[in-house]
Amino acid sequence: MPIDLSTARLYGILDLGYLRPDQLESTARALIAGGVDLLQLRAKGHGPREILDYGRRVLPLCRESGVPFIVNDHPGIAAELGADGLHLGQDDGLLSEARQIVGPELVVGRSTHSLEQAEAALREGFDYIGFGPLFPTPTKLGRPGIGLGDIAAMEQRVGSRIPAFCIGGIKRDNLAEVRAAGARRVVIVSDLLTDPDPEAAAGEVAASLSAERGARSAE
Ligand code: TZP
Ligand code: MG
Repeated sequence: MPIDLSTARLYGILDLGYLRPDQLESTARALIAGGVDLLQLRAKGHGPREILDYGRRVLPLCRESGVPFIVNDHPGIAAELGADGLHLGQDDGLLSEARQIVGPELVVGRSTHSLEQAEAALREGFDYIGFGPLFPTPTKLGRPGIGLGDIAAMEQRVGSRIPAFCIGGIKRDNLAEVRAAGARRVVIVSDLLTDPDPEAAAGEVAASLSAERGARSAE
């Protein structure tokens, strides 16, 4: 059975733009202990053999803690590792092509940069989306921020059907603003990975997302 993302709120990414390969295990442990609900390996510019090795090191840590492990960009590596999911950008091909490689069980997510793309990803059958970058971010250079104005409509049209994670420039100090715009789930990369204590940083975000959820369910 594919993994259930319905309660996932905080998506962490092991991004090798911020980490050395030898930091992968310790950072994975820290983010997991802090409370990320899923964890992606993003290794732009690294070769398939290296990424396979990184995945083999991180996957067991995810498995022992029940945190789904997602591979960015590489359907073949996701399949070979037996990962829980695959993440594809707008230029990474059709879902149907990826499904021929990863099969029916893995969750497959799509990056989207507009309301139209979010709706298209839902129609195409993706299991979840990323929506952003909300703000310009050094983690994804060259993409303008799309702002907060479409989050509520996206949540209504897409996030009510599949998990939708807002992404891009989200930090602890603007999380309240992003939440107030309607975001229910977030991906945070640099704010967690550049903190000297990523476990505490992830813990702060997880606590604030669950406090908010508690407040809403008590309404
Ligand atoms: N896709 C859209 S924005 C982004 C990706 C991978 C980067 C998000 O990183 P950060 O550091 O949280 O802005
Ligand atoms: Mg990609």
